[in-house]
Amino acid sequence: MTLTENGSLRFPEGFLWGAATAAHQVEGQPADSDWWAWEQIPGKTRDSATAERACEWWAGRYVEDLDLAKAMGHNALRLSVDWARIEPREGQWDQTAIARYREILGALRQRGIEPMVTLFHFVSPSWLAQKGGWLNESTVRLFERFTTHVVDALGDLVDFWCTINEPNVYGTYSYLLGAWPPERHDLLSTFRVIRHQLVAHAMAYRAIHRLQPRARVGLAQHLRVFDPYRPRCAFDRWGAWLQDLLFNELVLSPPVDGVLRPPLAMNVKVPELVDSQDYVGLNYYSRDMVTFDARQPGMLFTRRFAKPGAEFSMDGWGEVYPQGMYRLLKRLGAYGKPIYVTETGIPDNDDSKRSRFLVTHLAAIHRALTDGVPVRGLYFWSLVDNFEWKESYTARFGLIGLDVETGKRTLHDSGQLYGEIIRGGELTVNMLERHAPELIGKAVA
Ligand code: IFM
Repeated sequence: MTLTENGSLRFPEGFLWGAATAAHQVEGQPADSDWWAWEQIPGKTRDSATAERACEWWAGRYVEDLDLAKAMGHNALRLSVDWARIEPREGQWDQTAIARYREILGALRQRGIEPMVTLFHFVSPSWLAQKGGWLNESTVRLFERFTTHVVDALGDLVDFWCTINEPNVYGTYSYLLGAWPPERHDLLSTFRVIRHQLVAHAMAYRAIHRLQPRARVGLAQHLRVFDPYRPRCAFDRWGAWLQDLLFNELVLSPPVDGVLRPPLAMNVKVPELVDSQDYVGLNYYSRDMVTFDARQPGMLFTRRFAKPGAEFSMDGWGEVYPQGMYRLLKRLGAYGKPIYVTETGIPDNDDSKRSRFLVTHLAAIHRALTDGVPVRGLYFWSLVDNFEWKESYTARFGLIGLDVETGKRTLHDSGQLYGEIIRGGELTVNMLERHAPELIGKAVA
């Protein structure tokens, strides 16, 4: 790892420092969507809690979070717009919702914070869900039309877009594991949904560039590291390769060469998909060990689990593995595009592990930069504790703590630290000593 003369890790001028959020997770007063309908059913989310209030951004409390973001020195925020608000019924556009998003985007601009806007982050309008949602091929055109509408309405405030968040996670949780609406358990449907999202991304990419030739457009890819549990066992190595292929590579290669390979389709080339990203977005959280398991035909004879004895985040949330950030950034570097870490973060309800997570993952990003990987920014997940889907408010990811009863915000120690890093543009030796002494003078991986 390259150090400055005094041993600190400096980041390049112009690096984007920020956090990420998503509409349904922070806004409150939800619109008529598949998620909102599903949360009403008792027992679906942890404590049966809903996103009714969330962080009350829709009621105006985004101001408090943006002020704290500015105080930390953020110059970037990734946020999303909610399709269900903007198009509450098919073909009908809500100007009040657009006006509210314009206020939020204006407030960001006033604070010198550049928005990256995600167009789909897990939540569909109810009317769309009733038509089959992402299983239905016509959703591709409907998403393209929605995108066009949003870019027309917000394009003077935004030219940095993320079409779709984590197609592989959405497909897996909603259509394979049945953990999220519409609770399906069907491998074929999973691949169909992911295929439609990738094609929708491509159509949206082209639509945005027609309206804004200079826009920067990409998607946020959730990638995990898969390592063989027994590296010398050929079956475990095969299992890790297969998991990587079906989770990571499945979504990574189509926006590059435009080809939908099996199991997405029979090597169909979609012209709009070819070279359809101006940057690569990486959402990185953790790694899984993979072993061969003859008793799991439904899981293609593989089993995934967190490495026993590793450093962990909260119970059940997996390994903390900063080397994975470095390894994935190196892999993405091969695409020759700017890279943004569109999410990374840790569920950590008392903020006792987040500072170390931040330092070790930034050191991994720095190491990739030193190797010449063009990482241009970091959007830490998340700015403020928010509605964590099925886990509701029981898994807190915020740099800013949220009291869900009162809505009171408190900047965590990790948020203070992020502010110090941003203002100085570097990880100092003192920060490394305090939070990751094992890294002093060493490479991260
Ligand atoms: O909260 C989610 C986010 O919506 C998508 N990426 C992972 C985060 C943490 O689980």
